[in-house]
Amino acid sequence: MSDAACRDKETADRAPCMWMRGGTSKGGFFLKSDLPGDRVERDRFLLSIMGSPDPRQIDGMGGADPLTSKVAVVEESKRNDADVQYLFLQVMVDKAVVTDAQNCGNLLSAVGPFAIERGLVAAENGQSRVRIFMENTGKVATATVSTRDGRVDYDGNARIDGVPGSASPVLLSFKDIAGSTCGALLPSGNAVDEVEGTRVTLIDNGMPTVVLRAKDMGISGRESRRELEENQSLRQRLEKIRLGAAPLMNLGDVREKTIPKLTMISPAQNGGAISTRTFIPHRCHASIGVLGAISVASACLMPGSIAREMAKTGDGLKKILDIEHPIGKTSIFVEFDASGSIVDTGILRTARKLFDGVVFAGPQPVAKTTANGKAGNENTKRNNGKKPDLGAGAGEAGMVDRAEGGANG
Ligand code: NQM
Repeated sequence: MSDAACRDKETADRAPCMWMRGGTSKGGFFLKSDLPGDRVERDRFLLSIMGSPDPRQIDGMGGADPLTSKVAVVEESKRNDADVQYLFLQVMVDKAVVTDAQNCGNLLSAVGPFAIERGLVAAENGQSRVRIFMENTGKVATATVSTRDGRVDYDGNARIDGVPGSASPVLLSFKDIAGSTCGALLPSGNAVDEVEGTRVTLIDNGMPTVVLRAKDMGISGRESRRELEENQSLRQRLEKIRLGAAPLMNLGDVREKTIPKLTMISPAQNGGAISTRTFIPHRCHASIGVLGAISVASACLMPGSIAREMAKTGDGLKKILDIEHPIGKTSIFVEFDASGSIVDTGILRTARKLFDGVVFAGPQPVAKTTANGKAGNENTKRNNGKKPDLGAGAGEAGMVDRAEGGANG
């Protein structure tokens, strides 16, 4: 990268950036050192390059969908158990909000390739393992990336539903991710709770998720993303349940956060373990998130949960659960020890480098940042757990009625 391409540190008007698809999402990948160190400045810059707040994100790189309005901030790790650190930031589409309150397993699929592209990790011949400390949750994932002649090899035969064509596989493996945001796999201590008169399972195996029965929500569970997004009474009811579930999940005030997710389940239609429709939380996911699918798979295996009654999971200590979604299925590998605890979970994804260059900021909105309050989370540490002072009017631009959700997650 030439000097001319480097960001003007004073005004943060540009930064070296790689645009990448990770799984079924895509977004901007930055080295941490290429972004403003001040969080408010950083978030203003990210909102601007995405074109937020605007439902069409017409003046930026975002794709007018929460799944394409994402950012990964990556740096070398000083930890013994990790090679790199990954901070995921969700840039809301039609609100001036950047949040680190959730993790993203889809964008994670491209962190290994990006780390190799930027020289943070050396490529082995054949396959390279990249250990990634996920700052949003304080947990480590391992990505196995195809590499050849010292470079990432993107071409291959692996296919994932929701992405046309094939690419080389990126294997993601997670150990010990239970309770990564909520503090416990079952944060309420129960396999079933009642929230707003609806039976739910509240679970966090990598992603805080409210599992509900589709039929209890007045739907079949076979509807398209569009049909579900047009169902205003469903969306209002889901939002009420989300706000009611959050305190039971130790998540505090979630009005400006994109967690918990809400997954409505119904019996599998195509030979899988279960069928799902997920709100993330205000838009319906085109498929399902990686960590979201792992959390739903865990609910399917949890004795007493509402998913256990409905799921087809088979026997044995190693299982592959196909989680069906609107455009296919996501296969989750789960391994148990003899005591019945989950010791390993994995998923196959693919990733692709789309663009490498310099991204430019335009007019910069006032950013409202929401932090997740996790121990080890940089933002929280820097602010000592207090809400950042963002000044009068912060985040007012593009505010929408949450029950109607607009184009945000
Ligand atoms: O659950 C969307 C995605 C995600 C998150 C969302 C994800 C995950 O598909 O790990 O990948 O739930 O907001 O990118």
